[in-house]
This record gives sequence, structure tokens and C-alpha cells, in this order.
Amino acid sequence: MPTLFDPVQAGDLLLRNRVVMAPLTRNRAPDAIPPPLMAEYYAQRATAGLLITEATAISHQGQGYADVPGLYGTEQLDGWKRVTEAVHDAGGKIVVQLWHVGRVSHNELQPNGGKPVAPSAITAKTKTVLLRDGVPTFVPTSEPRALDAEELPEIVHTYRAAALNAVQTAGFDGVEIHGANGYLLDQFLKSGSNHRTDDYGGPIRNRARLLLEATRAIVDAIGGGRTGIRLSPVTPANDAFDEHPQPLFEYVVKQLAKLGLAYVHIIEGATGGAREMPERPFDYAALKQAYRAAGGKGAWMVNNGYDKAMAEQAVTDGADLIAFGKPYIANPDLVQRLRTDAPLNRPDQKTFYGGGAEGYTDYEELSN
Ligand code: 8OZ
Repeated sequence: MPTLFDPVQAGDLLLRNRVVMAPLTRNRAPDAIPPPLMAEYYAQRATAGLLITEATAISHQGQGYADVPGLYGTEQLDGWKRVTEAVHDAGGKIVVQLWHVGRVSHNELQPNGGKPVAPSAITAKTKTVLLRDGVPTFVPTSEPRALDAEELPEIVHTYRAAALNAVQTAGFDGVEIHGANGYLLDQFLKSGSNHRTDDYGGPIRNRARLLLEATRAIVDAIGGGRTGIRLSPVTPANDAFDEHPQPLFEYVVKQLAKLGLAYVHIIEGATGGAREMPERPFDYAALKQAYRAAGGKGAWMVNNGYDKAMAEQAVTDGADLIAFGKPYIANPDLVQRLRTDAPLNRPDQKTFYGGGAEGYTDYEELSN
């Protein structure tokens, strides 16, 4: 029986253990450019089997928050190159999370101050963060406009271009498609945010179309073995809601099973919150079974509130990878701490979003 600390193959990626650093938004990239400090931050955590970067915008239109990084400009790519080199020098593997926020944005962050885009013109009941006089400030998201069907091929193309840039220019080992947490692809998937009447709305196969088109385009460009995807069937994050998530997500993973992905990454329950929501039940074992029965060979990655005991149990139950979020903010050497049952540093909420080195690169490592 493998343990959390044994190597595992995820598509083309041979990972040295099953501990993954989950994507964590940290808002420390002014002008969407990863600064040198970010290279230090990720390199400190390079003993993870896999690092997944913070969500990274594939286009200006895909931006939704102050000081989050992008992957569409030369300086952004140069900044990421510094990150991937530092991680590789430290012996780690790193993929970038490809992000289009859709309606979770604000006019002030959009090209020419325009409306954010969405499947339908329905404002998300959620907030984003803008800088007001340099101070990160929560503000309600703006009213979006519904995308024309004619605009969707361009968005698919943008995902493809970002994946190519990620691998060829920025030096990433692969990409993770952000299909979770109420952002664009999840907005299309779910009935609460998608009221379209064209080929991209209505029945499940239509609502899943954009996510699958984007995934196929990326797989075509960089190979399935370097492509992962993150899904959150029942999270309420960013006003996400679907009436029938079980058949929706079983359909999605059955289609993904044909694409030879490196991994499928599932957020169980409410992102960063409750794993069980009585009002939103979901059968995760059935989801995995649907993927495997359809021929899916990718690594199965689980996330949300795991500690060592839960992670070991999940590996015993057949999960291939466990993604840790908040523990990775405060414990750059999380793998060693888990291995030796050392106590964990506690993350400081005040420095999660924005700022500099404090609460970012200054968490203590165990002395060897
Ligand atoms: C926290 C703050 C802002 C964005 C996600 C990208 O939930 C995020 C995010 C998280 O996936």
C-alpha cells in the first residue's frame, strides 16, 4: 500500500510524494507581474510532490482582483520564468492554475472599464478586492454582460495560448485548469449562473461545453499528460449553485476521462470551509468511480481541510494526491512536518491577501 510520502505518476509528471500545495491567492503581484519574492515563496515549498500556483489570469478580461498575477504579457511570463527556475533548482515540480474569473470582477479591473463577462447577465452575490489608495478593499462585483456565442472561440483560444506560454516560455511543468469556485468555467457549468438558451446553456452537455472545449484545446496544445483540472461540485464560493450537481459532474468527469489528463482535482464541500453541507449532499466516491469506469487514468487529487490522518486515510481509500491549502501558507516544509509528526505553524489570516514578505516568506522551517 503506498503512503503519502511515496512517489506517484500523474500523467507525464513523476511526483516525489503525494503532498500537493493547493492553489492559494496571495495578491502580491502588482501590475499582474510575479515579483522576485514570489520565486522565493514557491521555492521554499518545493519539497511538495507538486506545487500548484495561485490562480493566474489568462487575459486582462480574465482578471478579477487587485494584484493577482497574469500569464499574458512578456513581463508576466518573465516573472513566472524566475519562479519556475527557482522551483526546479530546488528539485520541485510546478504547474500554473489558468484562471478566467468571468463575472467575479469589477469594471475598474476590466479592459477600458467595461463590464465583466459571464454566461448570463446575472450579478454574482459576492465581493472582489480592489486597491483604494493602495489599501486592499472588498467591493461588490459589477453587473456582467452575457458573452455572445461568437466570443467563445476566442476565449477557448486564450486558454490554449496561455497553456502554450506557460510550458514553452515560462517553464512550467504543466497547467491546472481552474474549473472551480464560481469562476467562468464553473459559471457555465452551473444552472444558477447559466441561463443561456443557445448551445452553451440548458442541458448538462451544453453547460459543460465551454469547459470541455477549453480543456481539449489545452490538451491539443501541450498534451493531456501535463494538464490537470480543478472542480468544486457543491461549493457555494462566489455564489456558485447547481440544482443537480451529481449528474452534472459525473458527465463532466466521464468526458474528461477520454482526454488522458495528468490529474483531476476535487474540492470536497465548501472551498476552505465545511467538508459536509447537509443542504448540498454529494457522493465523491461515485464521482471517482464514474471517472475510472469511463477509462480515466489521471491521478485523483482531493482537497479541503485535510490533516495527516485524513490524508493517510484518503490514500488508503484510493486517492493519489492530497492538496493542502492553508497549512502550506504557514509551513513551507509541510512534507517534513507531516513525515515527522512535527507541530504545524498557524497561518495568519491578516497577511493572506496582499502585502510583502511578512506572512509570506517568513514562516519558520524546522531546523535539520
Ligand atoms: C481567495 C481569494 C481570491 C480568489 C479561488 C482564486 O477561490 C480563488 C480565490 C481565493 O479559487
